[in-house]
Amino acid sequence: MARTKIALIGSGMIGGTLAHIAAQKELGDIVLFDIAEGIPQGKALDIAESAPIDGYGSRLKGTQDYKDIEGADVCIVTAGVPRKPGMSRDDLLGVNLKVMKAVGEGIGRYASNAFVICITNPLDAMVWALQKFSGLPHARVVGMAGILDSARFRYFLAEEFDVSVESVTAFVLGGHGDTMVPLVRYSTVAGVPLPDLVEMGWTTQERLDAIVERTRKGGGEIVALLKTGSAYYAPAASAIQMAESYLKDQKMVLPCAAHLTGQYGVEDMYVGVPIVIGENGVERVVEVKFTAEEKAMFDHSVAAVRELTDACVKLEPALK
Ligand code: A3D
Repeated sequence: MARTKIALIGSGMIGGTLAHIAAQKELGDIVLFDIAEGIPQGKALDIAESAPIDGYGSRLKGTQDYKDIEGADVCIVTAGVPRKPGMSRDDLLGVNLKVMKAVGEGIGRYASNAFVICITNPLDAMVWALQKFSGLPHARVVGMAGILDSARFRYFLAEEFDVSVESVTAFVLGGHGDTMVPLVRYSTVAGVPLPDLVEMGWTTQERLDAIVERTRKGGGEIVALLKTGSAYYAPAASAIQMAESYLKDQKMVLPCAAHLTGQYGVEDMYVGVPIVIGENGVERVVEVKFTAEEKAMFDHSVAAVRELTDACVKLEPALK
């Protein structure tokens, strides 16, 4: 039986963390790819040298050659540049679009059967472009953002209520950016929706609004603290959850940037929605009913993503 192969395209802060988690979980053999010479090789060797201590059997390799990703079962893409303080995710568009072209072509040529998870920002536009450049089916190209945004929301709520993060569920939709839509009605503590918890006196509407706002700006909070880059531990953990659901056919319901073909009234765009990830990739899009206010927030978020995909087409007319 062939060994499972995971290709990490981009071996920076998130790529290295992905490799470490994937090795510790023995999800498969790992190929780290990067244009920066020595970085993927150094990280692969360093992680491999921790295997005798931690006791895992994953094999690791660093490379500058796309041929080494041949036959990968999963590709996770972090290639590109991250934000620095003062930058928005959208400021990265021009540079990272060129990177998506090279990466998409590499994956299309050597790993066309893979399940592809994109993390590079601005996420919703980059995953849309990556799918087109790679030529892979939409069901096998998804973006990671919603799991991270929901995890941040869950963490802040757990702190507020002084309960375990595991007892908190959260529902975040829309584009990955300041327009994202944390849906309080569908977010719960052990099944009790947040508006009920406000009524029960567990928190106030003002405090809940502040937590929603902090979630929207969660990425910026980390960038301001780190100063030299953006978050990487929680983003890596989020993408690993998606990879695991695919490789083990877990059929987890996870908020991800998925290609929409009319769901939520959106055509040919990648936007954050709950999806089922199983052995066929994206197996189902979960479509919930919105209130008028929620719909307005979602539409506003979709419009922001549409602006970015339009900007991609201006830079790369072939994407149309
Ligand atoms: P960083 O540590 O800079 O790693 C990026 C790596 O990509 C570097 O090692 C580069 O050498 C490499 N690279 C650049 N161009 C290419 C190329 N053409 N081919 C292969 N490799 C290349 O960044 P990071 O790991 O912190 O972040 C990676 C990306 O994820 C950035 O775009 C971030 O903005 C994004 N990000 C997204 C989220 C989401 O929730 C969606 C969260 C955090 C970061």
